[in-house]
Amino acid sequence: MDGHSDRRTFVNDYTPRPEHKFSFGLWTVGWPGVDPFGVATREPLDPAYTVERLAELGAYGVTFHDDDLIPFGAGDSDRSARIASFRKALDSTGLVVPMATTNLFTHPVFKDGALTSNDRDIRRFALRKVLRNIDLAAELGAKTYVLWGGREGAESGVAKDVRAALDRYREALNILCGYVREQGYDIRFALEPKPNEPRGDIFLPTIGHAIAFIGELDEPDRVGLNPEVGHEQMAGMSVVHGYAQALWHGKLFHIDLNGQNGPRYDQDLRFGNGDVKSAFLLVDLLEHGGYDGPRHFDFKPARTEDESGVWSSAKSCMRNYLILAEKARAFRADPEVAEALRAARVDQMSLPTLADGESLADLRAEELDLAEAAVRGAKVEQLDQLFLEHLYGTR
Ligand code: GLT
Ligand code: MN
Ligand code: MN
Repeated sequence: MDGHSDRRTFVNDYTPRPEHKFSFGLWTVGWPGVDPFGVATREPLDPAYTVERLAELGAYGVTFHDDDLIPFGAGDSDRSARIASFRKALDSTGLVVPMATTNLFTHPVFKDGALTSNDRDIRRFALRKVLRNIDLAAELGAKTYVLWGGREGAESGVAKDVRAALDRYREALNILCGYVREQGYDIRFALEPKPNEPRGDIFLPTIGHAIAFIGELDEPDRVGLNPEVGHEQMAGMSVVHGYAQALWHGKLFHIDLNGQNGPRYDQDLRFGNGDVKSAFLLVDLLEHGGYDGPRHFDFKPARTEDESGVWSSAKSCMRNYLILAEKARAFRADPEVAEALRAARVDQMSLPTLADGESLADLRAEELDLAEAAVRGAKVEQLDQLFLEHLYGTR
């Protein structure tokens, strides 16, 4: 166990506490159950009430889209009253706002995109909407500003000039970074990849695409990622490899935890449901890999549930995280696992391939016993079985 993980205290009753840094979007527990085939099955939740309930459950933070807090088009006095009520709930509960974002997808004006709409007037409107909410995010103390470009994309391969759209996306990010710098806001941006839905194809569809895009920006250090578990899995990617690579690049600014069963529609299951092995390995990575940001859940409580089901599933997201964190700790502490890791040479990966001071001549002078190396087993199966047994609860 490294020093990082020791700073987090996990008790075995799996009770979430603010020091675990769990946060939820207003739009998650507040999802009324509208889907493309059916109307709402639950009443909308008041943001201040949501803050109180999340605090009772042991969360430390709440996140929001502008429109979650202030209905699109609300007048100034209505806007101020709604912000005041939210702020009052934050002050009385101690909940913080670690992240905020803009709704650039619900209103019909965004049907062909926002920052990359073909329509220049709409791109300009979208930028104004983001700028306005960044001011509010800064006022409320948010450190991360997420950009999920759900409508940035196309269905028709001929109706969108992809290279020009990426120019506009970059232009928008450069403008936003410049604004935050000039205002002196302590805010970084986090791009959230998704391969499709609602658009047929969305720009920056995976973690890899987004990292490459960030390298083309004027201020790449201000921009990182907010990868979502389910979105990588929709693209058929390993979410653990994706998060690990984002960490390796220093780009894991924020995360959206949830559950998904393979490549299909975006399920947004509660965290710990869906691909359970990935959930275990992801928690292991987050706890031991140097991620210190919020453990943010972006899930949708199932449409079948009433409000009590909403709160029980929110609680389960946190509880499942704590269960998996405990299992990951036990896995790492198991002497048989340590032995199996050595047998599989997992530790050798951390050794540079050339030793310090070794020359290429030294390397070339060495000979591998090919016959022996070709037949020696990798000893992965035994290690993998130990992993499964920790997950199954037999160890
Ligand atoms: C929307 C989407 C999420 C994004 C949110 C941020 S909104 O619910 O499905 O994945 O994280 O804009
Ligand atoms: Mn998300
Ligand atoms: Mn999703």
